Amino acid sequence: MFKEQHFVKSVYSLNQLPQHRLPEIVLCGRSNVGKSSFINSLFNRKDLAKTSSTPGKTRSINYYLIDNLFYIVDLPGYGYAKISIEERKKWGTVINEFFTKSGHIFLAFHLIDCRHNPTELDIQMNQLLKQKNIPYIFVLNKVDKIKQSERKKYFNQFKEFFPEAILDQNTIFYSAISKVGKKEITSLLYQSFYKKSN
Ligand SMILES: Nc1nc2c(ncn2[C@@H]2O[C@H](COP(=O)(O)OP(=O)(O)O)[C@@H](O)[C@H]2O)c(=O)[nH]1
Ligand SMILES: [Mg+2]
Repeated sequence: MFKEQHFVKSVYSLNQLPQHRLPEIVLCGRSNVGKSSFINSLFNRKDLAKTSSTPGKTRSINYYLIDNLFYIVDLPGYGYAKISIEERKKWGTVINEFFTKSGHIFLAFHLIDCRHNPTELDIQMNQLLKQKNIPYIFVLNKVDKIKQSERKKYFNQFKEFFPEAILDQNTIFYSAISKVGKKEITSLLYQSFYKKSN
């Protein structure tokens, strides 16, 4: 169903946001959680978004245009140990300003590795989404790394941190490798942007 996707631009400061305003699907999560892989797997593209085994590389906000209907916005990841305090502060400022100024955010996907407890920074990220009134969906990814029979256990652990989490509503297991969750996310995007009511 997705036909055309292309990388639009990397934004380093908020006066560089694209002129052409469209609804934005924002991806947030730790660096190395799998945001680039999420994009590539969702759109069946090998390297629409660059993946990296060296974490902490993406410092820019990357815009991808999907079928001229909406943007996927890949936010810089957080939690990478080897960056300076200065850079960390700058990250916070940029993300905060982005959420305040974009005005076009439709939904955020907050990616969290399903095997690990959310970190303090994940919790802060979620607080920021709530504070800015941004609708969000938790994407518990890398689910190919756990057995299907273990999903419930991991979900229950996750729910202790975010009691509002409801499986298959605001929380979706995902794998860029086995494609678990891809159908659900595709269908959500389809309902939101492709289905024209007349
Ligand atoms: N097993 C598994 N590995 C993944 C998955 N998604 C990403 N990865 C791996 O996690 C690492 C970081 O992925 P990347 O997409 O670059 O993360 P980003 O920094 O959030 O953009 C890479 O080595 C990916 O191959 C997944 O669903 N399953
Ligand atoms: Mg990336």
